[in-house]
Formats: sequence, structure tokens, C-alpha cells
Amino acid sequence: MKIAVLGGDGFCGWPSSLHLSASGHDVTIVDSLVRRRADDELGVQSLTPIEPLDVRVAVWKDVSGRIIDNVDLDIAHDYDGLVSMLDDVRPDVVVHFAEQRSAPYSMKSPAHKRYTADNNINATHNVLAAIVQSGRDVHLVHLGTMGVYGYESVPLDLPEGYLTVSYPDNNGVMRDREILYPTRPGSVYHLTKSMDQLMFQFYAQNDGVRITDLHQGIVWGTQTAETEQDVRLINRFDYDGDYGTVLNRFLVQAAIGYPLTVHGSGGQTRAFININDSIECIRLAVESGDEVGNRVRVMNQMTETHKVADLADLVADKVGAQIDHQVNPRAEADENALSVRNDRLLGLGLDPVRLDSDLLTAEIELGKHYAHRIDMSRIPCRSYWNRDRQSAAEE
Ligand code: NAD
Ligand code: USQ
Repeated sequence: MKIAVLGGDGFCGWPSSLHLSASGHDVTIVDSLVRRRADDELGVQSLTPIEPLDVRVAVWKDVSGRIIDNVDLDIAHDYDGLVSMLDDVRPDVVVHFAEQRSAPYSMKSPAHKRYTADNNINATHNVLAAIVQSGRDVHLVHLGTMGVYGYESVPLDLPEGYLTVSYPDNNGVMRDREILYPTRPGSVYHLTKSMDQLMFQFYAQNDGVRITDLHQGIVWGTQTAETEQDVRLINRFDYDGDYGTVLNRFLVQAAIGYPLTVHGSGGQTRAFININDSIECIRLAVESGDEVGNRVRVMNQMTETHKVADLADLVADKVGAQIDHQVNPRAEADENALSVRNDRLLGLGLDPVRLDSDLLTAEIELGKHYAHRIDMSRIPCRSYWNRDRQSAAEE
């Protein structure tokens, strides 16, 4: 298939592009490289040294013999460029990773909130409008988030996107209706993903756009079979307080003897998936597009749930690290239960990689190898969700 990967230079997009290419698909990466500029803005760099995108794709051609084209385009602000790209590439599938994806970054300041809303909502809407304008039957695969469901402790396994609710009609007769699971976003970033869902529902219903929305959990790990083939193909690894996600942060902190930064009690339960499973899920979603009609297909892309404190204990036990319970900069429940259905991707053949000791060790070794690139002043998370959180942290 011909596949346009929007955001294909990022942490999930780059290894997914290589995996799709290695699986025989013709891949074009579309990226504005804005994530690399965010590193400059924040004065931080990926733990791993990432090559410029044109070098990355040239190395991939050398090691695999396969060509990945690359287009420098801001899909949120260059609509005509996006339409031209669809005309030129004529993709069967568009995989959409191209959004600002950090919750702390989205809460740093009014400017960051506004940038995140502007970038993400425009990006998604432009993609939908451009697919309709192209007149082509394109399957859109979007990377959404488990966070749209919110983190209340509800006594059910979170369903894959939809909930059937029963209500009494005006005659007192009970009726059933299927609705999108009510969203409860916990950051401006998660809010934009919640809004994406409504745009998908509208364009599927109004224009028959075939859409798969993958509600992904927190991705951990770095390398994949493809990125390991040459050091210049290495994947990005964020460890800083804005873009670093919890387990990868704990692993790199353990590698350099930095006390593990648990927010609050660590009773927050979250959904997780390894990067190798994540890229495999993308392939499975792409290759099963025939089963998608004008009802958005939602699949929960996660394999395990863990409490933050349990992850910290696991990592600390491995290397003897200290744990530092910090005042939580976020406004979020201190404790929650979480149970999730993921039957659809399992049904398509996903065979999950579980959090296991050898994989954790490999990540810690990677952290040690590139420890000289770490700026410890960038580890604390200094993005506060509201004034109360900021005051609590400053006390
Ligand atoms: P990332 O920031 O590493 O990559 C995103 C890429 O999109 C970057 O290369 C960036 O330059 C590009 N981009 C952003 N806005 C763009 C625009 N307007 N035009 C063109 N390119 C643009 O993020 P990631 O971790 O790879 O996440 C990718 C997607 O997966 C996101 O949508 C995110 O919400 C979702 N996701 C990520 C995780 C995770 O743990 N990393 C978990 C769940 C869901
Ligand atoms: N946390 C810590 N210590 C840290 C960092 C985080 O205790 O050093 C806590 C947070 O307070 C939160 C949890 O760990 O309770 C998860 O935080 P995170 O930064 O790992 O993940 P999150 O902000 O939810 O965002 C990440 C990705 C986002 C994706 C989301 C999936 O950045 O793109 O959508 O995971 S999910 O969490 O399932 O919504």
C-alpha cells in the first residue's frame, strides 16, 4: 500500500515508518520538524543522538534498499500543501501522528495551551477536509490516547470507544443508544484528542471517511528491530520534564543515579505499551482497513496497566535507586483503578511484549551509554496544571 505517515520523524512515527517500509509498503513521511524545534525552545536534547531526517531516510535506503520519501510540511497551517501532497502521493492510508503530544508542554503557559489547541485541532481537521477534497477512498489511522476516557475509577473494563447507555424515553420505555464513551480529558493536550474524536465521528458520518482511532497508552522503550540496524537510525528518547514519559524517565533516572520522580503517592494507574507493540499495532490497523466503514473504528492500543509507584519500585529494586515522592505538578486523582479491553488488536494478531526484566535492563544500559548527553536540570517537571499546584510545589 501507499502510506503517508504524518509526524513520521517523531518517537512513534519514525519506527512505525521503518516498520511499514520493512513490511513492503511505500512510505512517505510528512513532518514539519516542529518537535525538533521544541527541543531547542526547551534547551534539551533527546537522550539518543538523532540524525536529521534526510540522513535517516538515506541510511534506511542503504541498509534496506527501500525508499522512504520525505515532505517538509506543516499540516496545521499549510492546507494547500497538504492537498497537493495527497494529489502527489495518492496514499491508500494516511497515518496521523502529527500533533503536539505532551500534556505538561500543553499546560506550561497560555501560549503553550493555545499552540497545542491550534496545532492539533487544525492538523486533524485539515487532514479530514483534505481527504474529502481529494475524492479518494483513503483510510485514516489516527493516534489517539487512552487519556480521553479520563482516570476516574469506574467499575467496568473501559470499552473500545463506545458505550451503550439505557435511558427511559418520554413514555417510560427503556431505550438503548450507543454513544462515544464520555470524555474526561486531564490536560489541554488530552482535550484536543477528545475533540479529534468528534471530528472523526462527523466526517465518517457525513462523508464516509474510513477512520481508525487508536487510543494508545503510554509508550515505553526506544529501539525496534529496524532502528537497531544502524546507529544513525536510532529512535528519539525523551527524558525531560515536559516530553519524557513516566517509565522511560524512571529508567534513565535509574541509569544515572537520580532519585525516581514519583508525582504524589504514585497511586495513579495508567495503561502502557512497548514501542515494538505500538509499531506492530499500526501495521495491523493499516492492513485491516477493509473492515472499516462509516462508523469510526476505535481500538485500545495498550497491553498492560500499572500504578506509577509500582513501576518506581520495580525499577528501584533492579538498580537500588532512591524514590523521591514529589508534590504533583498536575491536577489529577492521587489514586485510581483502571481496567481496559483491548480485544480488537489482540484479535488482529497482536502478541504483546510484557514489561520484563531484560527489556528494562536494555533501556537502563541505553541510559548509561548516553548519560553524558543528559542535562539533570531538565529532569524536574515544572509545568503546573493550575495556581494551586504551583503554590503547593513552591511551599
Ligand atoms: P512526537 O512529538 O515525538 O512526534 C510527533 C511528530 O509530529 C513530530 O515529529 C512533529 O514534528 C510532528 N508534527 C507535529 N505537529 C505537526 C504539524 N502541524 N505538521 C507536521 N508535523 C507535525 O510524538 P510521539 O510520541 O511520536 O506521538 C505521536 C502521536 O502518538 C501523537 O499524536 C500522540 O498523541 C500519540 N501518542 C503518543 C504516546 C507516547 O507515549 N509517546 C502515547 C499515546 C499516544
Ligand atoms: N508521572 C510521574 N513522574 C514523572 C512523570 C509522570 O509520577 O516523572 C506521572 C504523571 O503524573 C501521570 C503519569 O505518571 O500520573 C503518566 O504521565 P506521563 O507523562 O508518562 O503520560 P501522559 O502525560 O499521560 O502522556 C503520555 C504521552 C501522551 C499520551 C499519553 C497516553 O505523552 O502523548 O497520549 O501518555 S495516556 O496516559 O494513556 O493518556
